[in-house]
Amino acid sequence: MIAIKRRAAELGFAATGVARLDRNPHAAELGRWLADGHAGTMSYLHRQAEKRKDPRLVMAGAKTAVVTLTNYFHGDRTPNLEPQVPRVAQYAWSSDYHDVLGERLEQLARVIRELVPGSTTRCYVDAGPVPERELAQLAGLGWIGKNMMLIHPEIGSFTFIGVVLTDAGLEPDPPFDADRCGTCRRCLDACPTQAFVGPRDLDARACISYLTIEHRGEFDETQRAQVGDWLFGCDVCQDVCPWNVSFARETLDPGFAPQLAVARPDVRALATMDASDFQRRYDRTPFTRPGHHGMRRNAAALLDP
Ligand code: B12
Ligand code: SF4
Ligand code: SF4
Repeated sequence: MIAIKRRAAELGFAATGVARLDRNPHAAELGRWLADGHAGTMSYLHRQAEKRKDPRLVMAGAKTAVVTLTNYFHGDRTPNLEPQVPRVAQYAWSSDYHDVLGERLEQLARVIRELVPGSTTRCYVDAGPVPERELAQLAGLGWIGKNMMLIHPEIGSFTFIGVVLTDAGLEPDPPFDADRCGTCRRCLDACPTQAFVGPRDLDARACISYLTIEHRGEFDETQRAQVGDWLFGCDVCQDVCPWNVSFARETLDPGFAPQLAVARPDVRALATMDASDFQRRYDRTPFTRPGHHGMRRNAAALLDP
């Protein structure tokens, strides 16, 4: 385990832990969240539910998850004082994290296969039926805050979670059982659209991140007003969290160096850009998720609220 964690640190992961795979202890919460309709049109979450409820079903013979955190914080917590500058969530300020972290996780997986000859591995970051926050908590990397983010006590929550599933029986870390939110509820109160129905219960349909990234089709009048000055994603429920205010530190990772084209995009150009221009400028960036149509819609909502 020490060899795996040492290699993970060399690869740029801020923290690494190991969880034994078992049935998700919060499978019932996931079931209720889906039944309440809180996933909106993210139908893939319904399709993947059984695997998220029991991550052993994701990969035949899988016994353990090596879970990593990567800091993407860029140090800018100031409110948007210039109305012409659209706000983009910090996780999207650089190259597509699926690519950068996918390669690093593959290198980590190779170490596991070398240490346990004959073992197999499979890597996941964001795109897959893996309950990543749940596994991170079980791997001892932090607790799940009232804003549903995995919060590491020394890093905060501006982190990506990356997972290597393996059939190697690695020694697990103790889970992070404490809930360090206490009586705080700043995230719930600060959410601009009151998207939290309660602690750890987010109705994604009202979340700006969902509306600007996952929602397909046009915005209705309510949704147009809800997105406010956010062009892509939203950071409010993380910006206000005292654990980020105290512990989030700017990343120096060259793989996540901010790129102006995504961190401070020209919203007028975006609103009128054709598909090939969009492809040329934003290929291999997080903007490809909503795509040309979605980003044009988001830009139009900012220009004509
Ligand atoms: C769907 C999704 C979204 C949706 C829905 C968000 C949501 N809250 O579920 C939308 C589009 C809104 C979204 C937004 C964002 N997302 Co998102 N998203 C996902 C995705 C693909 C699945 C999450 C999911 O299954 N949600 C359903 C809920 C019910 O499940 P859950 O989040 O796993 O929550 C579990 C716990 O809450 C647990 N539980 C319930 N009660 C309790 C109580 C206790 C004590 C414990 C321990 C556990 C527990 O039960 C749940 C089910 O297992 C994951 C990647 C993945 N494969 O897991 C990324 C992921 C969660 N997103 C991520 C990020 C960065 C974001 C944004 C910050 C992006 C942005 N800036 O705009 C926002 C944050 C919004 C928020 N406050 O949650 C990161 C989070 C990293 C971290 N440190 O936590 C992830 C892990 C992607 C990654 N690989 O890095 N996201
Ligand atoms: S990301 Fe923004 S809109 Fe979504 S829950 Fe957090 S504060 Fe609310
Ligand atoms: S703002 Fe407060 S309640 Fe919300 S996640 Fe952070 S510590 Fe927990």
